[in-house]
Amino acid sequence: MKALTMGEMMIQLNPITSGPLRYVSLFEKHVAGSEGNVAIGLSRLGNTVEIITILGEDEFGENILSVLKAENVGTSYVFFDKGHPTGVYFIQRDFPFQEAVEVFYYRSDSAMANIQPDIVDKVDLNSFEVFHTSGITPLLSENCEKAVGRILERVISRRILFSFDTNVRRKLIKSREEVIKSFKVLVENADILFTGLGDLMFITGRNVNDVEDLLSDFKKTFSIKDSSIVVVKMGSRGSICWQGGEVFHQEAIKVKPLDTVGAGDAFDAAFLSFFLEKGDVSFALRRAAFAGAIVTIMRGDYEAFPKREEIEKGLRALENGDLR
Ligand code: KDG
Repeated sequence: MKALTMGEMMIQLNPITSGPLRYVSLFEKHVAGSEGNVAIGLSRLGNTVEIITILGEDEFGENILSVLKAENVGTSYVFFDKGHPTGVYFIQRDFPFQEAVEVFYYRSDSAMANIQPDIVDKVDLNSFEVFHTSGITPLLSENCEKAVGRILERVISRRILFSFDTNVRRKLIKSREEVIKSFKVLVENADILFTGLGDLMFITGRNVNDVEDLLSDFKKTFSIKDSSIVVVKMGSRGSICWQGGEVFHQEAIKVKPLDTVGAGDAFDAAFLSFFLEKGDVSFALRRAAFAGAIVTIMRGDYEAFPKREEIEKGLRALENGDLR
């Protein structure tokens, strides 16, 4: 499969101790960013992938470029901006309550936020089968929203499969209304729509746990195409997928997570790759659940993303308790 993703890649400063960042002194440096994580996951599973992103012409931009190259992600549409920096963010854990995960972004004037929307016209869409982005990208800036809209028009007119993850990031948004307005064209044109319980609650403005109920309200806000596949990720409660009239359930794979940031992206990459390869939702959901779980055992978003053989080996071991 040949896939294209679009989004901001950043440097992540990941603390090796818990607690308020004002007292944390040791961090690991990682490369991260949702659509970059998806691109790396797709590449690890043997797909051909390119990413559209803008990096600052700085040390961190160089760092991200070398990771993309090492991970076999095409860099033809990785552009550099002299005047704006590569985005950076910090993670904070276990404060102000145990298991809390909070992010602090330093990205508001980043190279990606300052994208020139017509730069996406340089992308030759011939031969791409899938385009993936998430709700993070249009909410980075007006320019990002325009750039996503601009490439989406071409993706739709060429009937390239469009995969969208709602990925609501509260620190990037002012209001629920802003999110709904910005997501409309994306959700309504998605062929594969990924979302999560938290995102459904935020978008519908309802604090209930019943996924069917939330989804039916979500569908009052957005008209989802009948042909779309909708996947709801629910963390330790597993995931549910609707395809046509059919519903598929997948239990979560149990792990002892160290760093859950990036798990949703690993899930998306594995689901897309296996679903587009086999056309079998249950098969893809199981592997997505596995990749999403196992990637949390290390700090960083993509490092522990498994290769195909590792997924199969892991799933076999879960079935018969044997890793030899
Ligand atoms: O999905 C993981 C991402 O959220 C993380 O890497 C940072 O892209 C990021 C974002 O915008 O929050």
